[in-house]
Amino acid sequence: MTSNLSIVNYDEAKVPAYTLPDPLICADGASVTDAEQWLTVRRPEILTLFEEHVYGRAPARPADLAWEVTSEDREALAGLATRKEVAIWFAGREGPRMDLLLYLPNHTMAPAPLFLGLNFYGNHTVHRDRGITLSTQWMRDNEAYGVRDHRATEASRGFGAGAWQVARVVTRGYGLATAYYGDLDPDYDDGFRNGVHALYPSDGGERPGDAWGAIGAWAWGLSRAMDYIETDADVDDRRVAVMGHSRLGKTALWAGAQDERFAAVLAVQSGCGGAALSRRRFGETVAAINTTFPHWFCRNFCQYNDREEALPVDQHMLLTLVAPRPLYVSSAAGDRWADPRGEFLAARHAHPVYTLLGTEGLAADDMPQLNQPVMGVIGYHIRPGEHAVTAYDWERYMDWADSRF
Ligand code: GTR
Repeated sequence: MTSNLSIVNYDEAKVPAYTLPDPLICADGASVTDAEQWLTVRRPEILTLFEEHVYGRAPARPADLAWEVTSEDREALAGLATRKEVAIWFAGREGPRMDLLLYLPNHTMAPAPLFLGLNFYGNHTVHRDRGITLSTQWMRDNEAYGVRDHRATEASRGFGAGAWQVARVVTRGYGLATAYYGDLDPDYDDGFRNGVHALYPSDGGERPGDAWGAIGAWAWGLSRAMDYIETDADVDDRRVAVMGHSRLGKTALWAGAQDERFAAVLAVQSGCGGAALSRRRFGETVAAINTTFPHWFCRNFCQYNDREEALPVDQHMLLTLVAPRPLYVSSAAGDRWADPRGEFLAARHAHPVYTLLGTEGLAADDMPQLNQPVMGVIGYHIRPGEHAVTAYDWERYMDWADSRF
């Protein structure tokens, strides 16, 4: 089978005819007719399929997980917020460490609901706040962010602020927690030798085809952040929404699918391997993503390069693993690479599981117009513009969270 990666389809008329696997038909052919059967039979089956064929299996919480609050300022952002930094170690203080940054609103008395998501360029990029410790980890090059030589610099402080809207989030009564994804696994193909993968070497030789990739490691890190959050009295751990953009949107979905402590999941332009249906082959395809990013998924996923129809799952089934918890999928019209229509359709095809579980699901049969958010248990919007998280997006996520939490 050859793949011509240079040919990208952006023509709706050229989307191949496809049949999606039915999330409500069990492996033995039985139809799922009630919540009990979903929870005890079908949901575990689907979760296992994603572990085996897409993201790989992740280890459980390490026995020696440890953390320490390394800084706390109750008067951050001119008194608007409490800022905390928490070091989380996975295997003793010599091993890999994730630095979690939290901003919590000061004007609300009760433990705050929280958005939790990984960031691309270090915690210091989410706000200009000089109290945020500059990361010393390996960084992706990005001239726009002032990142050269894989090192974070003062010049990059606050460069990603538009995508995080910290002051707006705390003003609206939410907390925000974030960590740099490279603390968990630097985003390049090194044969899984660095990051948290190194803590779990495969016994004797070759890595199994279902060993976890980078997305698996990043998602695992979000669960470890949740392990800490459950102990923080300033956060309401029953109202934690896991969110992420792009590859970190794929990550948020996989984290929310596996870890039911996340009360809600938001996937922003998560595209191929995220919310978008693989069988549409619109924009980024399975072959394209596995070729450019061979370290993101498990090796078994490569079997489906140009063979999407052979996948035992499609991405609507990932969304069903969030059910009946609130789920928000969001697209940008200019981000055709992520296949906005495929993202909407996955939400649409997850809807029957939501209704089986007694919720309204997605309150739209057809894709809404630009800037016409659908605010159900499954939320969805598409806005004009490019691949980014914007102030408009955040306001919609918070409008939605206001009604869901
Ligand atoms: C692209 C990749 C997408 C998306 C994006 C991102 O290069 O093809 O799947 O994840 O990166 O993470 O920004």
